[in-house]
Amino acid sequence: MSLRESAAFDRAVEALDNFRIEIPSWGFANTGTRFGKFVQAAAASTIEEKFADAGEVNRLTGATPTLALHVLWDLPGGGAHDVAQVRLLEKRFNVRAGSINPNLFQDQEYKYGSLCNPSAQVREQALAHVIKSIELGQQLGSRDVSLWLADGSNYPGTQSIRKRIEWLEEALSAAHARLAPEQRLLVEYKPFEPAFYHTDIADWGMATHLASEAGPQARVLVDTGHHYATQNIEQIVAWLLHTGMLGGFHFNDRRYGDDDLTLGSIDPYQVFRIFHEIHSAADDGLEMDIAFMVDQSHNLKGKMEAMVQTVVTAQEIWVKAALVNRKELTGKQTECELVQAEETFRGAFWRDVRPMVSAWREMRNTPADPLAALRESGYVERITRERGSRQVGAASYA
Ligand code: LRH
Ligand code: MN
Repeated sequence: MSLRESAAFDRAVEALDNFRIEIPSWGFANTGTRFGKFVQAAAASTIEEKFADAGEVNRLTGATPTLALHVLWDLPGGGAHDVAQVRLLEKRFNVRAGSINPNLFQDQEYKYGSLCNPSAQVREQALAHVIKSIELGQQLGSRDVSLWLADGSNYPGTQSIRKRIEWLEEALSAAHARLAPEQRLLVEYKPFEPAFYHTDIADWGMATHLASEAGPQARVLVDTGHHYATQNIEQIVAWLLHTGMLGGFHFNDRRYGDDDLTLGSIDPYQVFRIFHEIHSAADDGLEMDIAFMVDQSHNLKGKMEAMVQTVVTAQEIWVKAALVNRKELTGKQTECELVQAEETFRGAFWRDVRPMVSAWREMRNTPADPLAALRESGYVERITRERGSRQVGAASYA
């Protein structure tokens, strides 16, 4: 029986046909760490270049039809001009505007917080930006407004944690009231950085409370890099699936903190365990509406290669998890046959699904090996020539 005749292949095709992952505009731009930024000549710095790069990733992988936008980085004017330009770019590069990400962490006024700032005037300014982001989403026809706050403090006793919760609840309810019926507000949590004593939305419990208090169109966003190293992320995902509060993911990988490394580069089994929770919830008929998104900063790897590698890895791990024999697994779990259950579960992870995934790519008229196709296309060499002369050196940390 050839590979394409197998039942496993049918499951792989179904899984891949339904797998879409959103990529971040900032993944194509020159980003760095607080210790510096290594400039890449091929990096994108205009919204046009970010859509062009996203279009190329979508052409190569067949799985990235939307591009996440960060308001002040991608739509600085925030007006009709930006919206009209994005509309044109969507047509030209066959990629639509995806989630809208407000920027509430770079303005000087946000030193002591944005929606949680003790100054009512600063809180109003921050809420106005969130509402502006919601309106941009409506004008662009994109569904999700994805909210991450850097808000917190660095020293005990310097802020009232409970007062800040009240201000957050007020602001998120006010923002929720401005959503169009089809829009969602995704609340992203993060335990620390840039705040190093307390962060106002630090974990899934806080985000779940705030989202459910805000209203029925609010959900929780799980950034895989926003967990302590010892936390069981797939258990958090299981709880959010069980409670119907899971809205989406920001996928990346990390060895220590919020390292924003490429998905599956450090712990591919972690992504497998998360994807398993989603496949098994789907099997059990759970209502799900999950936005898969990448949130990475490519400081050393070539940005196009890193993005294509990330999507390919996500597709392969999604298929591995889809191929877990969950009927057999459920039996082993019920009988507490631990080793056999683990072998059934982990066995799917060991499986080399790349031949199946390549066969699916050819069936869908996309390159069998996207990374090789990127190299052969000369795309990176071309954008390096076009953009290279413009790239300026990086500013130093101090
Ligand atoms: C914060 C975060 C957030 C984005 C930013 C680029 O760490 O994960 O999702 O706004 O990265
Ligand atoms: Mn994120």
